[in-house]
Amino acid sequence: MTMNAANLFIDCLVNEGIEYIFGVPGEENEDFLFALENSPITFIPVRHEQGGAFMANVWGRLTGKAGVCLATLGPGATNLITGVADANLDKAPLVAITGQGSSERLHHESHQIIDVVDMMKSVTKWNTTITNPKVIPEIVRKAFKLAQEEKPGATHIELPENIAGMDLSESMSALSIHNVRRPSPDAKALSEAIQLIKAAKNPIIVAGNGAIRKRASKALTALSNQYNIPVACTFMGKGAISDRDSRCLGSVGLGFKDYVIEAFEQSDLVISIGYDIAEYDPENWNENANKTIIHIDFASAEVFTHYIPRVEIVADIAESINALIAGLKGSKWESWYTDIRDRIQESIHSFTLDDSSETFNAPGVINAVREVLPDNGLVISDVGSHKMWIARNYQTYEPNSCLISNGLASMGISLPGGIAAAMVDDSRPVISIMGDGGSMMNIQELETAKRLDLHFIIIILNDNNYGLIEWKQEMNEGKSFGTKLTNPDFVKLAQSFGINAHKPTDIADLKSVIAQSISEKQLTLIEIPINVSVNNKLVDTLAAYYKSNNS
Ligand SMILES: Cc1ncc(C[n+]2csc(CCOP(=O)(O)OP(=O)(O)O)c2C)c(N)n1
Repeated sequence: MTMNAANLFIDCLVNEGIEYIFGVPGEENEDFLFALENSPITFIPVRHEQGGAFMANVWGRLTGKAGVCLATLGPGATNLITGVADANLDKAPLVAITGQGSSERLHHESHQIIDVVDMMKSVTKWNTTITNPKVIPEIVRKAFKLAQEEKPGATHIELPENIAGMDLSESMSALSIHNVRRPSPDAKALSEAIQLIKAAKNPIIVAGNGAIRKRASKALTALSNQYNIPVACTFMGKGAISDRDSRCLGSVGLGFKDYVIEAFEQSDLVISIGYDIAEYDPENWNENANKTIIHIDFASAEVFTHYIPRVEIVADIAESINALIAGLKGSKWESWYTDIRDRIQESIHSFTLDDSSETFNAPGVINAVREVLPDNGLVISDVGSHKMWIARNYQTYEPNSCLISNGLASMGISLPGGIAAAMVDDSRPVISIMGDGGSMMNIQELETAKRLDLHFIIIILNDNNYGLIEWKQEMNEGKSFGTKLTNPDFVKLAQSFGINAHKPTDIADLKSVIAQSISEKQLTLIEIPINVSVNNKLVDTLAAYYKSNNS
């Protein structure tokens, strides 16, 4: 059999170790798909390209290896773009592949033709079209290399249909893959950082999404424990240090002042580790732009008025931290942060609902989930007010055990994300938590989950509202507009897909449904009507506290 360009493309994907491609096929992907049919890679047809991109995104985030998604030209590619952009801003490795019309009709107006390469440029680290089969091995290797190297992100390859079908005039194969060592920390930068830390009275660590990649979390925990330095994690850094650790100050990232911010106010030096400015504006913790900052990351710092590091250690994070640990020998700091940690923990636990409670709210459900889920269980949040609660209150004990999209922060990621997570490791319990708004953005993927016979839990916190928007509007203007929704009966909807579904009667019932679903390895949807008054209760409690403390 002669090899065509599509066969070579698939050989290159096999060479990259790809197991799955998530996507929606189009006519222009025909050669690609038939080449895929005869390969060890499994194609997963999904119900919307965005769902496929989110699956590839979460696959990438959990494994460190690029997830792959596929769409056709024009409308397929436009549908794909949100999940691709989300991976790029969330630093999740992803390779998107799109078909295209024949290169002979791209220069004029033509059916379904848009300039997809141009469109994808702003949401990827790198992208290109294939103009000649001979360049496929280089292009595929480059797409994966760039997507996976620090900082990871999305890349995109376009394969026009006439190129895909071209026979190769010579035999070609995939390029070999060799790991690249990340650079070691610079000695001068390290010694400057060590001096600054030694001179600090109240140092604090802020851990971002880079701190949960590449062994960084272990080193970070050792640094914190050995020298008694507290750690606040960004939403995407959750789990970099365990919430059980007495030096962990939980998460930083809410749009209003929370207890954790006091620690930044009291600190005179911030050691930022894998901190991603796309995630959280440093103005929130460095309002006067006067903190001494040490930046430790795989890449140098963005230029930002409120984030001007005195020293940047641009190298492998774990190695940099280990070098700091060695250099700080003999130092130790006071436990200046203990009352803040206590206040944070007390606040989180104050939202626990009794087992007999028949009314539900987001923080109460989150605490119940935590009670039932084992430490290595995975929670995937969608985007909305529930995300604020998950970020603030969900106790995370391991890196990558609570996934939150906080770069692009796109609604709709959590249900397809649960599919990818269940495929990555089917022995690990997974719970996708979402609002009614976000759930309906990718609800069609229930069919994909069912067809693949996956088991995980989908919790829909239903307030018939784009809740976060209402919450913010009310905080800003004392009223809301344009947010109210109506919804299907989610239980009946899930059942119509053949999926187990429940509306728990009380918290005890919720816990037992979750426990049973985990132990029986079921795919389960749980709809929970929620009371949102707790949102303003948090804001009011914090405001009253800060008023009485005059800060
Ligand atoms: C794709 C997308 N569209 C719009 C937004 C803006 N947005 C952020 S949160 C939110 C409301 C989310 O509502 P829901 O999913 O019901 O969750 P809730 O806030 O009620 O917990 C909206 C519209 C977004 N982040 N992503």
